[in-house]
Amino acid sequence: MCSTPAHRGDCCKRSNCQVNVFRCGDNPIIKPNDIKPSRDDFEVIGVFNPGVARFSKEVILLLRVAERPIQRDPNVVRVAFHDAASDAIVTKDIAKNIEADFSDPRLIVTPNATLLTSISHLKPARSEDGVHFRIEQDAALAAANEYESFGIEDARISLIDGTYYIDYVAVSPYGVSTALASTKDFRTFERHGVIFCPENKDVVLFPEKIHGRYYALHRPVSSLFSKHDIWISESPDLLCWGNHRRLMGRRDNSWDEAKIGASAVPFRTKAGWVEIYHGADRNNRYCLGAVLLDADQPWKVIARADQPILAPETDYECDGFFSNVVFSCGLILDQEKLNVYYGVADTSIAYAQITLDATMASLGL
Ligand code: MAN
Repeated sequence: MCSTPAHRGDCCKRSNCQVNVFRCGDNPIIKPNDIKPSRDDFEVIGVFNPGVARFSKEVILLLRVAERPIQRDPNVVRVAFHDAASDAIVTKDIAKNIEADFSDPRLIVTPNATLLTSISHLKPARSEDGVHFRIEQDAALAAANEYESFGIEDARISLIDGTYYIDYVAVSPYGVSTALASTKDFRTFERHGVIFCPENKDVVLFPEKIHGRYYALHRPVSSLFSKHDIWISESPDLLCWGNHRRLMGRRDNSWDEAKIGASAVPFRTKAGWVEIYHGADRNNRYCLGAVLLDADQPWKVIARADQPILAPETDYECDGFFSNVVFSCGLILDQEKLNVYYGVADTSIAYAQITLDATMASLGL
């Protein structure tokens, strides 16, 4: 990790704009060119938003790899999706002259349907030093059923009682839902199905039971009332979730005025649970900030930072497939430092260290 002396000097440098954020000098540490496409007729357009775990002496990332068919015809957009009937990835051409909205690079919105311009899967990468990663060729998890036909995205990994639980976003014409898988070795993976139905994403599982119950943060959407709030729920078995309670919402005229969602798995401190969440403003600028939840009653917010702890500032954060985005799905707390792995501009992966002191200071503690 960057906290080891070998890397402290040459790897991490103080950010220009924010005290106590040390961006890795090798950033972005993983780029689309580092990934071999899964097919000769596909290209990798993004590798970002990785799930993060410590496994034995390694740091493991579950990379979100976004691919699309190589575009050969200027008159069409070729998209790819998983066909459950044939259990295969198939492609389809969308004529550019149809009545459709192509303004969001992530989407094609036609009068009849919404399609994604890329399809994502999850691929493991391993590292001893937390900076240099070996990327495996085979996917850990890829689209496999009707709930995942537009791909799977944004894994969060929680180690609970010796098992790594991986929740991830499953996208299909039915909507955006969240599914669960588990592993003990990051070689074989067991699927447990959809745990939060559409529209619901940004699910993080607390890494331990509280008073005998599992807890999760999640982000249901109310399109009628334009709500993207974070909720907290509990479960006896990680599969059936209930006692849903609204935890917190967006804040007007703030960095998190438009949307919020949980990002990293919460970690316990003496003051309570610290959750690093993401927020977007009206310009779709994504930042990361901190919120402190009560240790025993995590549905109670104790403190919430006014300012983000990480915001898009560098070229690689400000320019890319979807610009001005820092988006994390995981971090490792080590020696009072948050080692944050995060997607930049929906294109690559960067790594930064933020001290726990600075994080708590952002919460007024
Ligand atoms: C979505 C997320 C991420 C993505 C951001 C920015 O809300 O789910 O997948 O990084 O938007 O595009």
